[in-house]
Amino acid sequence: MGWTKERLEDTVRQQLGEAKLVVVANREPYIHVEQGGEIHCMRPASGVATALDPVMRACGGVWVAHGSGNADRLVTDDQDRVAVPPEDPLYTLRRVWLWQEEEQGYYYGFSNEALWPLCHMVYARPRFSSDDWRQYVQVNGKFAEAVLAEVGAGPAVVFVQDYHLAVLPRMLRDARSDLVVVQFWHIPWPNREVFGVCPWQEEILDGLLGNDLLGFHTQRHCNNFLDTVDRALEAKVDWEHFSVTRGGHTTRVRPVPISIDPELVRSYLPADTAHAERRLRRRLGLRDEWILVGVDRVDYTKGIPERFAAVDRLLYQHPELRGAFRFVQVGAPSRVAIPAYRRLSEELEASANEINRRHAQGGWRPILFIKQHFEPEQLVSLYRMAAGCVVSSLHDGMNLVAKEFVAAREDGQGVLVLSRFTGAARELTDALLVNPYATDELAEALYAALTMPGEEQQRRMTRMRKRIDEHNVYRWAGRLLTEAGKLADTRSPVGASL
Ligand code: GDG
Repeated sequence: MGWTKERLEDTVRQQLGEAKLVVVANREPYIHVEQGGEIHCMRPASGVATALDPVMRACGGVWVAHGSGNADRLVTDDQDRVAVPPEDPLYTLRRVWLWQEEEQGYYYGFSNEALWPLCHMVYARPRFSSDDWRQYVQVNGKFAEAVLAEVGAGPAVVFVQDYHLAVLPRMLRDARSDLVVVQFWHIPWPNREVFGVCPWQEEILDGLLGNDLLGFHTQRHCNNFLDTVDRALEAKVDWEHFSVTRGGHTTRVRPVPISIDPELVRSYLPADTAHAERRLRRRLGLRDEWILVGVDRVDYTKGIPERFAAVDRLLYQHPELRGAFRFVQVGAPSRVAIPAYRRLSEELEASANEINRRHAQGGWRPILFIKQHFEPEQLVSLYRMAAGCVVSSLHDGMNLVAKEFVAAREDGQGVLVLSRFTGAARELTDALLVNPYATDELAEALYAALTMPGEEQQRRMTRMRKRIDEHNVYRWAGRLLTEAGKLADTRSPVGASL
């Protein structure tokens, strides 16, 4: 039987029984911002938030996250809580407030200047600072306090997200040994030599081994993690059952590839797609050219410069394509307080301008680089009108844009060009798989995407759509929470103690 929202809801209710479900993530699923005297509610451009919001809508519970919007405090109650989604509340968002220096050290510093480049093998050097590390541990402690307050004295399953919260599980385990703690690591785990350069690798590994269950996107990431533990810590690594035992506590390690809710993506499609396409084309200043699209946070792991270089190469190799297509790149601003991100954004703008200058023809320019956050409805319309979508990450845990593009193509048309170095490439084998470092190969794939016959598009797209309908985000959450529920059965609460 396939996984649906309803099945997940039933499973969670059955498996978790009395236990409360608490999700902890750095990013909140809804951000309140004040603009021109009015409060707006925004959805962040984040893979984690995209994946978990539908799960929480189905299961209910509490989502603990950093309150990052400038109007966040204005809409929360005296317990720092707000019911979401705002238009139809289904679960509780509990906001954690951070001081500016905490956000700087924990989020920008250790999470995104140390762990992010450390785990993505893209030749970006991590920057390790003791001050950042101190803030990181302190902020993990703040999250622990909020989680324990939400849990109260009863049983609970705490579902921790990502690399911002690596030492939180150990804190929770020390405070409440009866809690079931599960974590999903949304980014790759590199090999042990790479991870070994982190001055606090032992503390991080020990923190993660506070989990009962630790999930990664792929088997390779699981293997790398076990291998890192094997070398760095005093612990028993069981390669047969994929688990680690340390200080009497066992952590299971599992590959559980994340996905999307294809129906939610389709629900953003307008009733009249042709009309919406015309409107969007007019808004973006597009004529009736073929569209190739890229949608990313502006991040150096996503291979956006490589994509632009391939467009440039394609136009030299096929000058007849001048005027025939446009490459539309949506670049949602991300982590702009970090110099490497600001530099990338400037570099992309300069590169798009230069390529546009080289190949300009009348009013036509090949690249439209839009440094802006789009609403989900606009993104889906863009996916729907494109001849192809290009995902050229240099390294990516999964990549949800690839899956969203496929889900949006109810018409069975459109070609996905996908980097081999994404988790998604393991599943979407009907995409045109490419090495983004090889400009000629990427340029050829763009050409193939623009010229692929309709029947072949249909064949490939149908298989990919089937895969994503079956392997959706409810299956991902269902597999992790079912295992968590079984563990919850064996525990009895010992009372709060932090
Ligand atoms: C991490 C891992 C893993 C982008 N621009 C806008 C926008 N987005 C949305 C996309 C998609 C999400 O953001 C990005 O997800 P990705 O998976 O591509 O990438 P990361 O943010 O790096 O996510 C990744 C993921 O976690 C889940 O485990 O797949 O490997 O790095 O949903 O559509 N959304 C809106 N406006 C934009 O302008 N509304």
